[in-house]
Amino acid sequence: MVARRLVNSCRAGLVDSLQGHSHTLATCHGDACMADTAIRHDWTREEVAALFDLPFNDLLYRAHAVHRAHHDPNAVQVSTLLSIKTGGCPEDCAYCPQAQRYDTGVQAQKLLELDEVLDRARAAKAAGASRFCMGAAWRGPKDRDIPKVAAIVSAVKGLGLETCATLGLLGDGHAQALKDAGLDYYNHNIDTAPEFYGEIIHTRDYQDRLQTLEQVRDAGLKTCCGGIVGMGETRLQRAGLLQALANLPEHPQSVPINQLVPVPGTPLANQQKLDPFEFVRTIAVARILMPASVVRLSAGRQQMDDAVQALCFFAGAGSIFAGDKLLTTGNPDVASDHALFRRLDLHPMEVVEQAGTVHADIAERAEGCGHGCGCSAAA
Ligand code: SAM
Ligand code: DTB
Ligand code: SF4
Repeated sequence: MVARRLVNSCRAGLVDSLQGHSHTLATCHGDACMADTAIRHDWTREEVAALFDLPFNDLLYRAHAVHRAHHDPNAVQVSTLLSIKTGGCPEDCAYCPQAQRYDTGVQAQKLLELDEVLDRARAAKAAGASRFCMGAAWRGPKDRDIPKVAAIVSAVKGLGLETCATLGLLGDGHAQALKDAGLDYYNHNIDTAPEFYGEIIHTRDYQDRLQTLEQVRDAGLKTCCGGIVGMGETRLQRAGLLQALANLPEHPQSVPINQLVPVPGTPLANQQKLDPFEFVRTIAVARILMPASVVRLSAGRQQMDDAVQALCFFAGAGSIFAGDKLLTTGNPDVASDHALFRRLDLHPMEVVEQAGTVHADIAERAEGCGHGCGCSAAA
């Protein structure tokens, strides 16, 4: 019933958005408008599952219409990741190469010195990133870690980059201290559907995650929250992950959708690869459920061919991690991403802020090759 209603989508919405006009419920000509822009927090599992079950073309048509109604379809926000504290983590997340208990060959490293992080942040900015995301393999930071991370955040922010950190579960006052230091986003993923979570992680529960997300929102930080697909969950459980994200009190401003990177030594090392079209569907459904959020095509791009990535951008992905490495695993190199952007006529997202910010710099650099990547190739 629901699926049928969704298939009878509003063609006028697509025409409006293709012509660059905004198409909202107020101007919709159809009963179930394809470019439905309502921000909802009451999605049922059945509704989300019905979206997943749409014919592939119908789903992408609808997702793309929502994407155009809310975002520049040819702009992609570019973030770069750095592991500032690697390995030796006491948790047991079944996907994670940094858990101490799995023999993955990752060498534990203590918190990096400020200067090293700054060098890496400068390099990321020079390569075209507008946001610098710092990850730490902690269950959560200790009180004594917070001033050190806060100093790093302030310094990176001082370079004119947006800042994001992912440090695990936060304690009292941590979110506010990070906010005061200049942190823009905090990444904390719910990872999977509530009912599948217990098969992946045993050392902390879903409720712990929700509590940290609440602390992040309360401190006025922007939330980056998503999950991993391809861990052996069912389609209904993928729907459950997206339902849980969309029904948070606020939609996360950034929604990373990771495809499992199977790492030898982890319990999920031999997990069968998800059908790439199912990954594209996941991006598309996330796009529809959280229309104003930026959906990030996250881990797993190195295992994905260019055509699948192109489908993800069409389905509503508006952000990537750029740089040869994620935290400990590989990522496409900057040159191949650059080539992909050129082939697809994509450009790095220009966030309109005050003059003199990194985004103004990126806009200026776009005069080089036209892709804002800082290279000197001709347009
Ligand atoms: N320790 C902190 C935590 O767990 O929140 C922060 C770092 S943790 C590595 C950040 C996220 O990376 C995880 O929540 C998970 O979604 C993602 N991740 C880790 N290993 C992955 C893998 N093998 N494939 C895909 N995503 C992965
Ligand atoms: C997110 O959702 N994905 C990123 C970021 N947030 C921190 C991490 C991906 C990690 C992939 C495995 C690794 O490189 O260790
Ligand atoms: Fe530790 Fe985070 Fe990896 Fe879990 S995902 S093992 S908490 S680093």
